Amino acid sequence: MIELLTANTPNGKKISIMLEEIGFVYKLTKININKDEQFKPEFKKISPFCKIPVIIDHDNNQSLFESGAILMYLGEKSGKFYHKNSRTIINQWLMGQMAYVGPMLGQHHQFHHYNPGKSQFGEKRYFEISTRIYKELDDRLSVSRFLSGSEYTIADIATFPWIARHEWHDIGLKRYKHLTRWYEEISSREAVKKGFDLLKKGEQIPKP
Ligand SMILES: N[C@@H](CCC(=O)N[C@@H](CS)C(=O)NCC(=O)O)C(=O)O
Repeated sequence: MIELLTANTPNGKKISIMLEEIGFVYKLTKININKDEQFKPEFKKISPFCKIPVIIDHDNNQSLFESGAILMYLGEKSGKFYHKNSRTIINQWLMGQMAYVGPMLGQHHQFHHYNPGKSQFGEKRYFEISTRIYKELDDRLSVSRFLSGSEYTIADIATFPWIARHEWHDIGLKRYKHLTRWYEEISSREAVKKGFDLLKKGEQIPKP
């Protein structure tokens, strides 16, 4: 049994979506990052940077931090969405999400959504970078059904919850035809709908 220690954020939703997709039984343990629960010593033992998400695989007592590493682990364990023959390309799109798409859109959230008016430089910089990311993803998806090729993989699962915050981004998802097509296709998956509603409160995926 997998225990998912998380909060209801894009990084957290990556893992609940993956667990729903692979059909593993899992237990949700909420970590309230607004109340600094991520800094508790017992949590730091399994998450050295004091971040969610973390999983504990109770089948072998293995704990993992970093959402990309968790997706790879679950992909390997389940044999789904991380095909051996495609790992070289999947890893590139997954690492691109981890190192670029997520952190940059995260900064855009900080300046544009949570703290508007505090830094003109920060707002402009991350708005521009995020707009570039939409265009770069759209370009890729104009020649490929999914990010790493014709198959839906953990690279898509990692990227989707970030684009699902598009209403916060104010970039206009609909202006990006291929990204919208990809977004709608993934949004329609039953496991994605379930995993997106991480807290089981009926949270809906935002429409494009
Ligand atoms: N690279 C990490 C990033 C995780 C991350 O930034 N988690 C945020 C929530 S989305 C967090 O735990 N924030 C609490 C904090 O920084 O104190 C991953 O993908 O797992």
